[in-house]
Amino acid sequence: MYDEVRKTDPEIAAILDAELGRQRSQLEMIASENFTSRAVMETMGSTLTNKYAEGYPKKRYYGGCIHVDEAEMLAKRRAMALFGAERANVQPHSGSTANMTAYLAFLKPGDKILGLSLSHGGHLTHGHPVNFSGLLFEAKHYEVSPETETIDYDKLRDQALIERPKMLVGGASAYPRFWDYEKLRSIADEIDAILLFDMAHIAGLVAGGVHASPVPFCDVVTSTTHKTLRGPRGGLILSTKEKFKAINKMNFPGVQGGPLMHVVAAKAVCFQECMTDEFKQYAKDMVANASVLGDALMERGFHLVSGGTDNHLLLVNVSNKGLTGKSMEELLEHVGITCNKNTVPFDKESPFVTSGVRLGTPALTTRGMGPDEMKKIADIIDRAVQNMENQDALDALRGEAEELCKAFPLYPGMK
Ligand code: DSN
Repeated sequence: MYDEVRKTDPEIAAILDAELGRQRSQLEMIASENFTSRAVMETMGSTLTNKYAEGYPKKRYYGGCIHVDEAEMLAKRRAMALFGAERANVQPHSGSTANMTAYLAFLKPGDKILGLSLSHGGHLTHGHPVNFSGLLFEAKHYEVSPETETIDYDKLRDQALIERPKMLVGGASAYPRFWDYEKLRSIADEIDAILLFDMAHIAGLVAGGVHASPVPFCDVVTSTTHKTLRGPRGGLILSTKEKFKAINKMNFPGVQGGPLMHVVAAKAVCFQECMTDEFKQYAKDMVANASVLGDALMERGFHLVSGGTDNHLLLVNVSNKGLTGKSMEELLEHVGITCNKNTVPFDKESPFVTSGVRLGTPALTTRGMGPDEMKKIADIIDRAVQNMENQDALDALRGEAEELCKAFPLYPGMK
């Protein structure tokens, strides 16, 4: 691996080696990260990176697109089959450009959108004031209930009837519970709004059949392809036949220029992987692992936002342990666990400090870890908190995390 880079650019080669070493030796618990297959990685490192292909299959603005056309058509067909969608656009470079495309296809700058607040588990691109979505549109936000820390759909309906947004946006980056698509649809219908669901976090759970699909209920579904879906870093838009023309036109030439054809082809590889029984089992295991981890942490006195999880992630409010999200993230990094600090609903700390951490199981499950390992990890987390001032104890815990990693080798053939 990296033979050519090693010859031509030893500085970058050293960084690539170091990153592989880091990924191998740490427990990766960032809920939005995963480890792609070697097939996905090879496709991303292919000659398709050389090709300009502005436009769509058979309607390009460049010659020589015969093979990339085939790759894109395959990716589209597979995406539609995997999610039972009428149409798919596989060109978005990211979840962010997928959402930008979906908004601009149906809204004008200044129009109103209503999405889940980032500080209550939403996404940056769902109308946060510092993001294009909040800068271009009049963004309003719904929140979770202070009692249940889950979405109160009656309250959301009341808010939607007052605000009357042109687009209702569902989906989250730190919400551990199921979504009620039927309720979202009926609210959108009542106010004649377009319903967009961003399934970036749960796309792999939907593909694997362990979570219901938003596709039959929504006008547009956006996603990334690199989280629970375990594909290349990129975006995806699914829609009804009726909405598709506007989406295509907005993604190119509206939002993007030339698509990244090496990534489009790698998305095709990913979608095929997602159709296998192995992937269906993987999706089940991600959820089962999160549930076991959550129970084990609650037994040790950790507060899980909403009292548990239905998906691949947990949001842990660590304020009762005398920690902030920031200090917890640093503490866990010290013992070989990578995660991210995260605001919890009604957080009193700033977004840079926060009161919580988000823990996810996609990457660990890809390594093959199961319920026993989740219990061990909960124990490492608990002992880290109890021994936060004891350097020797923390070093020993890091050793335990490394042993776990060694028992579940990552990319074993990769040198
Ligand atoms: N930044 C992403 C995450 O970590 O969840 C949101 O798409």
